[in-house]
Amino acid sequence: MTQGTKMPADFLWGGAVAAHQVEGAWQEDVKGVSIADVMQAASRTQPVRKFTDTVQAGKIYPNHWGIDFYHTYPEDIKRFQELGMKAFRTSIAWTRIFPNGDEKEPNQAGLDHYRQMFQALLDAGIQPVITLSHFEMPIHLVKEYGGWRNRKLIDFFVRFARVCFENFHDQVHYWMTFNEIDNQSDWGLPHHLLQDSGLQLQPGENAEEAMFQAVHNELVASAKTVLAARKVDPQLQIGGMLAMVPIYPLTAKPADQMEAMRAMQYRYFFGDVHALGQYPKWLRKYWAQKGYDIPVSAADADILRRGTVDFMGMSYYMSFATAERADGKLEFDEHHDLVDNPTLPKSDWGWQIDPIGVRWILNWMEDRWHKPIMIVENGFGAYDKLEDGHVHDQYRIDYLRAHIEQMEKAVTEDGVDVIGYMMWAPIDLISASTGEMAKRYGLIYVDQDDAGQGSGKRYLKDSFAWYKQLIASDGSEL
Ligand code: P53
Repeated sequence: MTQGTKMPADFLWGGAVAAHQVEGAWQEDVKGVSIADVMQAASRTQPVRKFTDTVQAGKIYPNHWGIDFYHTYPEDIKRFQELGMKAFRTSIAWTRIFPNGDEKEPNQAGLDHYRQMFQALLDAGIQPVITLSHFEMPIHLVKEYGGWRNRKLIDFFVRFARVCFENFHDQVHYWMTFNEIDNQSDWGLPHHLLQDSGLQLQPGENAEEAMFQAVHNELVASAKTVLAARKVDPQLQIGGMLAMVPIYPLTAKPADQMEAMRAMQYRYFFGDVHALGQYPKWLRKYWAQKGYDIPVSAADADILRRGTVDFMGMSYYMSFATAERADGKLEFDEHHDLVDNPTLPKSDWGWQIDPIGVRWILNWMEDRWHKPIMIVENGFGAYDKLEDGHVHDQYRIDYLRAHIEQMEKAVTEDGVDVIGYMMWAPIDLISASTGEMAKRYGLIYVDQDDAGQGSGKRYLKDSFAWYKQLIASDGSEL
């Protein structure tokens, strides 16, 4: 055991999932079809999930079953309670509340489901922390409206958000608008545009311009959501949510430093708008230089300025590195021109493991955005082996321990205002990027394979006991 720091008693230790990765029941209680429902399974070696317009016979759509949490939540929440979790982050599936996304009235059955689930959490002493949009927008909004490039989505989303606030403000205090909105800065990987914004590009269309147009609408929707929450209940806390991935310069060469700085600016302008209420100057220049048409009206600018978030939610899994481009340009046409950082080990899925990076990025966020920070994802996807009812996942304990240790240093030594840590994930679930079950994150093992076969039975891994002790000691027994 390692000596950690005693964190404040009200620190939100917990775990996180997303609706589409656990619930299953994809057609129950009048639920509509979401993007996640038409994404096929991929694999570690063929990582990009195929998106199909409709469900094709004989293909695997793992989000149709998830881990059946829609039905198993009462027993799973009992396990979360045994773990001592103080907060559970999940999302509300938009398609359970507005099946197509453009209805005027919500689906009562969906509202009832979440009310009961939140009550079960509260009865177990666990606070729900809710994301409104986590890679699961209604497919109808993609097909009929072209996704977030269409301004009509602003009103649809804000209506959905307002209905959620009105129905659950007495149960849910912390909310986030868009999960990992910054993933789409990697627009060279088209599935990010689809998962985040419902964008399907036309042949010849400029992906980067489409991304900026869609993102502007989402940022306006996010700011309007903040304003709507304040009207419903001024106590509510609304956050943005970004995947925080430090992008280091590969060397001390000034051109590498410049490239890395711009890569950080490019990936994190979303947070500048959320927290500071305006677009950075370099980006306005960049749009002008590229001739992009991003219609930021005076009214939009005013909404962005007034609708800044109360806190920043974030995920942290890995860091990247970058080096000067061969053409010397500060542009990002393929995955930020990322390069391997030779100093770091990788997970089996190629994610570079960097515990100090979490302390580094927490300091960076504090310096730049001056908001309380909630870590709502951090975890280790790995192959697990179930043997005689046990999973000895020391590698997961090692990963979590090293990252939590650095997070605690950021709080106690550097003074960063971190209000919670929710590991991904308390229970095994469907991977977002590959759709696999084999890429396991849980403290609780679910007996189910990539094709959805298995008993579905739950087993506590070694990491469960370790995390339980960590929470019970307020973070001091690492
Ligand atoms: P999976 C990319 C980079 C960092 C985090 O990821 C990411 C992604 C997109 O997949 O996603 C977040 O399951 C996301 C979760 C996801 C989790 O990280 O691909 O918010 O939905 O499951 C882990 O291994």
